[in-house]
Amino acid sequence: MSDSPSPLAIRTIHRSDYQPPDWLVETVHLDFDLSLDATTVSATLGIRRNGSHDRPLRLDEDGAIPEVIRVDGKAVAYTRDSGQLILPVGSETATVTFTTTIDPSANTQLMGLFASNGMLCTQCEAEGFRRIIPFVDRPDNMAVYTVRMEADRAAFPILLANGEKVAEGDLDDGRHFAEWHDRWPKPSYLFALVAGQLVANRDSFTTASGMDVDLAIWVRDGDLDRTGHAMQALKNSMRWDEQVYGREYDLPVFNIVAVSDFNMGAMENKGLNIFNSRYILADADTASDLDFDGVEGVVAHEYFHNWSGNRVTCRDWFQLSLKEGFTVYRDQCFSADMGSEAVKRIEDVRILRAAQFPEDNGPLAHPIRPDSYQEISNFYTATVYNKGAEVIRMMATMVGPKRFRAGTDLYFDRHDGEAATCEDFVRAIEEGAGINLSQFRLWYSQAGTPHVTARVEHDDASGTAALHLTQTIPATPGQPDKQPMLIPLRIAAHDRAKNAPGSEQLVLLGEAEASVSLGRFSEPPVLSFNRGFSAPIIAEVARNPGDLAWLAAHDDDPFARYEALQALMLDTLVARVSGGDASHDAVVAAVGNTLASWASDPAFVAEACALPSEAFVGDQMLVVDPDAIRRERRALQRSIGQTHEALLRTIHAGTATNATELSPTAKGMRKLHSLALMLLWASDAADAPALAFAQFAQAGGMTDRQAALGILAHMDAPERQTALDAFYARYHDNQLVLDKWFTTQAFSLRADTPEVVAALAQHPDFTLGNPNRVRSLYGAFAGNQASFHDASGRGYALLADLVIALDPKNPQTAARMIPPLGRWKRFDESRARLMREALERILETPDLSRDVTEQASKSLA
Ligand code: 0A1
Ligand code: ZN
Repeated sequence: MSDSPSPLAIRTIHRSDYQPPDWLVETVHLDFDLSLDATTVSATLGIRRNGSHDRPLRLDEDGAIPEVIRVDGKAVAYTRDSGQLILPVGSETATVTFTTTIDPSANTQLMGLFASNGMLCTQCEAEGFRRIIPFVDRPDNMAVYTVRMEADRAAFPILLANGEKVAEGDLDDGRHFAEWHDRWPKPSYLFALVAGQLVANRDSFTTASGMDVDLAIWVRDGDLDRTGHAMQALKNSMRWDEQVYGREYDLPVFNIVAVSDFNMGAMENKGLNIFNSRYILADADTASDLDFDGVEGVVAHEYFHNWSGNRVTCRDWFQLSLKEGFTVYRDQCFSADMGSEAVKRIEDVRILRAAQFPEDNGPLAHPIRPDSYQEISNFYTATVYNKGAEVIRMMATMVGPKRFRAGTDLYFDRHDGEAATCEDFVRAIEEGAGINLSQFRLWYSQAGTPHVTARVEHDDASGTAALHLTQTIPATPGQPDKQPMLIPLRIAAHDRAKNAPGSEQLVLLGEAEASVSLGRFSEPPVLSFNRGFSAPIIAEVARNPGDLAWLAAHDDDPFARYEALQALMLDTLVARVSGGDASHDAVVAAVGNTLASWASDPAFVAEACALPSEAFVGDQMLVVDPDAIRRERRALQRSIGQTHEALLRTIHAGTATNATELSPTAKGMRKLHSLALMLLWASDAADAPALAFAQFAQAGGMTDRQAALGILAHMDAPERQTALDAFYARYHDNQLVLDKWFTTQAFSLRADTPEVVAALAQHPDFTLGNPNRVRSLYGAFAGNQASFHDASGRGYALLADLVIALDPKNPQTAARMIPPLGRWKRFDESRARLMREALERILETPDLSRDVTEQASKSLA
């Protein structure tokens, strides 16, 4: 099997080895005879020699091998080598024909053509198309596709593919067919088809230039009334891309299909997006605010790919961030425009710090444009996506919106219909926006999160202040030495005496050390640093609690206000975990001060007053002490809860207003409602279980219900089990909600969580066949720091067992579970040894996939 090589046989692919394909497939005709366990595909490929050479045609293959291949009608003998079929072709152009047979029901990898709940669908990014037919399966081969599907009408009444339907009709024996044609040349990773019993939520959209587009969201019968939010998000994104980027949709149909078994969030196939159902289905009874936001963000993300990804695609997979970083940036801005900009920025930074900073600081660190890979599926990372988005955001910050738009216009116009590189993007921004990005390009090639120190110096005699900055970028695998980057820092210096915010300036830090004049101040000013998180850095600012409390109350940048309060909490927690006896007083007072404005800005107050996660506290320490972090975080919550108990009760009562409205204020109220409950529980209030159970039982929507269940899950009170049982009884038929039931228990702060997780893995509703279910239990557990890092090593053993069991079925999802084990260098000797043992045990497993081999062996290094 090509996906079970011995470690020695695994090839490393290098970006520097890029060569254009020797042969291009320009037209593709596919004829599918569809069934769940034996689908035949007859392919007719129009090929053309690319350049002047006499090399053979090489087609990538992964399992679907034809018995006979004909070139211009004549059967040719072919050989096989390292995952390719090699055929001699004498002419400049030729027609290649063959037939493959595949068994979608046996496709547990969910790559290529697979069955999910009785329907058939595809996933071809990155290298899944070769599991359907042998092909020049690389993104720089763009072809025009025509697809004919034939199937039993009762089993597969709906037949969809990319582009537009050009023919359909009935056949004998209850069978029918449909033919689809996609006029836009595309790489094979954007190919898609779907066949099944589906119903549609239909709508329409008229583009700015007057084209009517039929929109449809296809789901299983019974799910239709949960598609409204996704449809609204789709229409909003279509309009937004016209208004903000001048990009219109380009086909008369846009189809979205929701499937329950999917490795990732969704896929941007041209004209036929395929979604993990968790990013389509939402209603107030079953989806939380977070879920609603996820639907809106992912629908927008996939839609925006129509330009940033499909019309302009990637030359090779090293350029993945070209489409992903840019598209994440676009969907972040869209969501900010649809809701609260400040809250969205805070959430995005939280995700970056939780998922990307640890990656950049560990054995799997890589630049946003990697230099090499063994398995490309392992590079759909927070670095390529989220840090990639930050890199785009920095360019936009440096040039401002108008010039940035001029740069993106040039990029889209210049590269429309092409497979482009990150360098092409940077050059278009340089020329279109008028900026020199020579040094900035280092963000594409250097891994690691820069550390920036900032120190304010005040000269009493002259009454002036200066800011002294330094930057260092830590060594990462394969990159021991780094050059200084260009770091755009939005800063302000506030005059505390005048109680007035200083004006903002953009400092471009390009040296290892630099100083900036801050102007005239009678007293040392208070520094507001990296406002809006203008650069994805770790800021080390000499700060005193008084200044932080002042910033938390007075800064005119909401992100900086949030950051100041978080920094105050973090400093206190880190000091105490490290054995100091730092007082809680400053934090408790500052939180009280922020809580006081709960009614006017609930969303911001909820963000700012939530304590940093256990993992983020751990990230600040040389050696993570998970137990001490859990203890100290809880103790700080207790102090806050006890001091402000009366106010928190007022807030909890006053925020129980609207359970379902999706306005930023209503969402903020709900977030604050549950934060108040959390702090009241942490305060050891005797009625906390009753209060939490009442919120759970009386909740008018999933946001309040799930949050209350999450808090109850930490408790020992009898209400805990009652609530878990009630939730299960009510929702066990809804797979997406059942995922929450697993996750809630895996997130529990109780000491018995590792055993509970082990027991849940044996629950009849647990299955390795559904990636969402796997993530709902094990993904959540691995993010529950003190429980996963239980000193016994049970957590590590559980995760290793999972990886070993899952790898033969779904290597992609198995490999994505490994990174938490790779953080062993950050833990004490005993935990580090146990984590390494878990990784070694994985690597000793026979017939391991390339995906898991790469992640586990790199994690051990
Ligand atoms: N391009 C998709 C992500 C994606 C990547 C690989 C997949 O294979 C299982 C699926 C989806 C996106 O960015 O949304
Ligand atoms: Zn994407």
